[in-house]
Amino acid sequence: MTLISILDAATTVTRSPFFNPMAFGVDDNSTICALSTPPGSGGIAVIRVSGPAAFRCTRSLCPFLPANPESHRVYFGTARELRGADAIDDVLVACFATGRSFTGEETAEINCHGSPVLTASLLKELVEAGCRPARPGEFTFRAFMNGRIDLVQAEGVLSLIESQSKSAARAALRQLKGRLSAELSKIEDGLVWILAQLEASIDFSTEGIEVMSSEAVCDRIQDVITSCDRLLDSYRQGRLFAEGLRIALVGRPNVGKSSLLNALVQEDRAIVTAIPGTTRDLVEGRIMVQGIPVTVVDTAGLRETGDEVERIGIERARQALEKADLVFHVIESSRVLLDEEKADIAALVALPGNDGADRHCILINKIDAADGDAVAARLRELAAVGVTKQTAKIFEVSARTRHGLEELEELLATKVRADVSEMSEVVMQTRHFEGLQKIHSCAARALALITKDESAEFIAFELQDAIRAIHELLGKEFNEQVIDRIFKEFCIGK
Ligand SMILES: Nc1nc2c(ncn2[C@@H]2O[C@H](COP(=O)(O)OP(=O)(O)OP(=O)(O)O)[C@@H](O)[C@H]2O)c(=O)[nH]1
Ligand SMILES: [Mg+2]
Repeated sequence: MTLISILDAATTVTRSPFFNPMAFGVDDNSTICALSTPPGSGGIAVIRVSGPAAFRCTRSLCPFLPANPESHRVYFGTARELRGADAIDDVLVACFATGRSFTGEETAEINCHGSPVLTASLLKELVEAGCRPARPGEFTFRAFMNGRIDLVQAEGVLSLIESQSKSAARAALRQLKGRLSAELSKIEDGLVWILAQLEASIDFSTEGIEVMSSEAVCDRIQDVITSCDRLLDSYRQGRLFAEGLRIALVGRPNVGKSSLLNALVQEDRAIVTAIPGTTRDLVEGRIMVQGIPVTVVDTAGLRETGDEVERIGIERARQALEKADLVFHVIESSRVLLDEEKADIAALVALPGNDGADRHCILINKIDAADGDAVAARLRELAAVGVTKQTAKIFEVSARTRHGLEELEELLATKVRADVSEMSEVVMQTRHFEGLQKIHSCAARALALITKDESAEFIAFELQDAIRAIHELLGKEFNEQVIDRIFKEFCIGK
C-alpha cells in the first residue's frame, strides 16, 4: 500500500454508489412545506417552505413579495387564496436565499396567526402552488444532504427539540453548533497523521531512515485513546441531561412510600392511607435538581397477595426497581424487619459496583414516631444481614416532619452534579457512545500491535477502521439504515 492509498482509504468521503436519495424522500427538485410550530392554537404559527421554488410558490399566495426578495428580510402583507383571491390572513414572510438558510436551499418562513384553520388553508394553497408536504425531519435532512450540518449536528437538532432541562438544551446546542463534531474531527486528524507516519516509515525503512520514533507514534495513539475515554466518560452525564434521573421508592406496604413521594415533590401526588396496599399502580412525581429532571416513582407495597390488581401492581413495582437509577428501600423505624424484607435489601445492596451500594439506599421512615432504641434495633437487624452504614447509604427520615429529606436532596445533587466542566463536550446519544467505543478499541489494538513491533499494514488496518467509525458517526460514510433511523425520530416541520 502506498502513502496515497492508505490516506485515500482513510479520508475519502464514501457515499455508497447505491445510495438512492429517493428512498429518503428526496426528489431533489421538490419544494417542501410544513407547519414548523406545534399544531393547535397559539399567538403565531410558522410555516416553512424550502426548495428551488420556495419564493415563487410563496409569492403565489403572498403577491406582495417582490420578484427577487432580499435574503434575511421580512415582508408584510396579506396572504390570499390562489383561486378567488380571498384574504386568508395578514402575514410576515421571512426570506432566506440559497446557501444562506438552515437547509441551504431557498427558504421562506410564513408567520401567520396561530390558528389551525389558517395554517391548514395556507398549507393547502402552498401545495396548490406546487409545494409538497414535508416528511418528518426533512428540513434537517436537507440541511445534512446539502452539507450545512453533519449527522452529529442533525442529532443535536433532535436533542435540542426534545431537551427537558436547561443543561440538556445547553449540551444539545453545543452539539448542534458542531463542538462534538469538531472533537471527532480532531481525533480523525490524529489518526490520519499516525497513518501517514506509518506509511512513510514503510517507504523509507529500506533506506534506514526513521521518520518518526515509535514512541512518538504511540504517544499520538495514546492521545486518541485519552480523547475517546474523556468523551465516553461524559456519556453518564449525557444520559442524565437527556433523560434525567429516575428514583424508585420500594418496600413493604404501609412503610410510607407514597408519603415520601409527596414530601419529596412537595405535592399531593399519591393517595396516603393507613390501610396497607393503598398504592396499586406506579405514581410519578417530578422535581428539578440542579437543572436536571428527577422523576420519583412510588410503587405498590411488596407482599404476597391473592388480589389480581395488587399482584400486577407489585410486578410493576419490581420493573420500576430494575429501571431506576437510584432505589430507595423504605422500612419503618418502629416495626421489626420481616425476614423477606431483610433478604431483599441484603441481596440488592450487596451487588458489586454501581449496582450495589451506589444504586440502593435504605430509608428508615417515620423517625418522628420512634425512639432511639427502635432505630438502633433496625440498624442491628440490617447489620445482621451485612448492611451497615459502612457498606450502604442509610438515612433516617420522616415524611411527616421532613426530617432527613435535606440529606436525600443532597444525595441527589451529588448524583446529578456535572463532573464535566461547562466547556467540555458531552456525549448524549447511544449511537455516539457505541461509535466512540469502536474507535477506542481500534486505537487500543493499534497501540498493542505497535508495542509488539507488528507489521505496519496490520496497524494501518486498525486505524482505518477507527477512521471509518468516525466517518459513520459524522455521516461522511453513508449508512442508509442509520440515517433513516435518525431522521425517522424527527417531527414534521423540523
Ligand atoms: N408518623 C409518621 N407516619 C407516617 C410517615 N410516613 C407515612 N406515615 C403514615 O403511614 C401510613 C402509610 O403511609 P403511605 O404513604 O400510604 O404508605 P405506603 O408505603 O405508600 O403504603 P402502600 O401504598 O400501602 O404500600 C399512613 O397512615 C401515613 O400517614 C411518617 O414519616 N411519620
Ligand atoms: Mg402507597
